[in-house]
Amino acid sequence: MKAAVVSETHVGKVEIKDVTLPKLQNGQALVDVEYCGVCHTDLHVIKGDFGAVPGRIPGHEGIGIVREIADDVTSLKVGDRVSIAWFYEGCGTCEYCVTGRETFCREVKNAGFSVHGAMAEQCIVAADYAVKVPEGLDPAEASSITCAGVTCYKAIKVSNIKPGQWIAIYGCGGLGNLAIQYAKNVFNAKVIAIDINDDKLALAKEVGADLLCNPVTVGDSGKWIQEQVGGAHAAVVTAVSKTAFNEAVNCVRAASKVVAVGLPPETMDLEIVKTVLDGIEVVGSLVGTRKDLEEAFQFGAEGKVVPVVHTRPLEDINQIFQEMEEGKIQGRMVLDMHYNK
Ligand code: 8ID
Ligand code: ZN
Repeated sequence: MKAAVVSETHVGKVEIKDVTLPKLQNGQALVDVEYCGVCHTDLHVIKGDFGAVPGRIPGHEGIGIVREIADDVTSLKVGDRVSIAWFYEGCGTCEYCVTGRETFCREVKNAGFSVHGAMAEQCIVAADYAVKVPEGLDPAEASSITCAGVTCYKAIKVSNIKPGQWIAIYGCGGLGNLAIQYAKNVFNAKVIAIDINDDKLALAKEVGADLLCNPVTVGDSGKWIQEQVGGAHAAVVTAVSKTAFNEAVNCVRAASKVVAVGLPPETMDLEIVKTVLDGIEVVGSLVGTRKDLEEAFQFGAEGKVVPVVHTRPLEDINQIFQEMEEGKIQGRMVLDMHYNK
């Protein structure tokens, strides 16, 4: 089976290799991958930002069709269309797993990082953790919701934004374009889109942003947003830069939340006096639970959220990572495994 594999010799690169997957164990299913979106997290993984994983198959925006199930599996059947997500499996019994916070399980397995992911013709999933894709949702678009969509949907839930309020979305890339759509069309918020690239802001406008802000042009976006709307009621930061995190703290009103989603390997500055006097909450948000993904898919199936996707062959993967690094991608690049059939 053909797969992209994190290179053992070239840091930041993958190699296309022939890989044999192990036999299915209890609780597992084998999936024929149809599509896999390329998330900026995959770029962090192959660069070793979370620790080196040579030999790993990346990919956690996978969608595919169940080909085979282990004898004990009852939650899936052959032919089901399912997701292969970053939240691959939790222990199922710890305090996080049993209180609706399963993505924080300390024994968690993550597809494309601690276990093989979906940038391959086939992938093994933990059957009870693979979320079914609803009828009416295009599978290439579903791939983008499997990480980017659910992550933004969850982060906006965490932000506590209310209808009619202003939410600032920092970074309008693969995640950001979906954050804008969920914020607008599901949570009924007014959206300020912030990005350092004008082409990303043009896409933000197309998908519904009310106000556009390029810090390269206007200077500190925090100050600008305070001037324009009296401050945002919440911010979600998907940008891969500490500057954006710092500006987000300055852009919100008193007693508001800044939800950290992007994963630049750096530290942010947090002015203690402002944080205390303004009652600012800075909170991390990590992908979403199986239930969050089910809900995020459903909004896609209803057409409230339409991921912006472009399909490419698996062989383009290193090129796609380069385009991502250079900020050249609009929406999401999705590997289409049909090219190889
Ligand atoms: O669960 C999570 N927390 C989670 C899930 C999925 C992805 C976190 N992530 C992380 C990724 O690992 C990555 O660090 O979110 C970040 C964004 O992922 P992405 O949307 O897949 O990346 P992208 O498509 O490259 O978009 C990044 C955008 O940020 C803008 C870029 O122009 C681009 O549009 N940006 C940057 I880089 N610096 C900026 C700045 N200073 C900025 N926008 C505003 N201000
Ligand atoms: Zn991701």
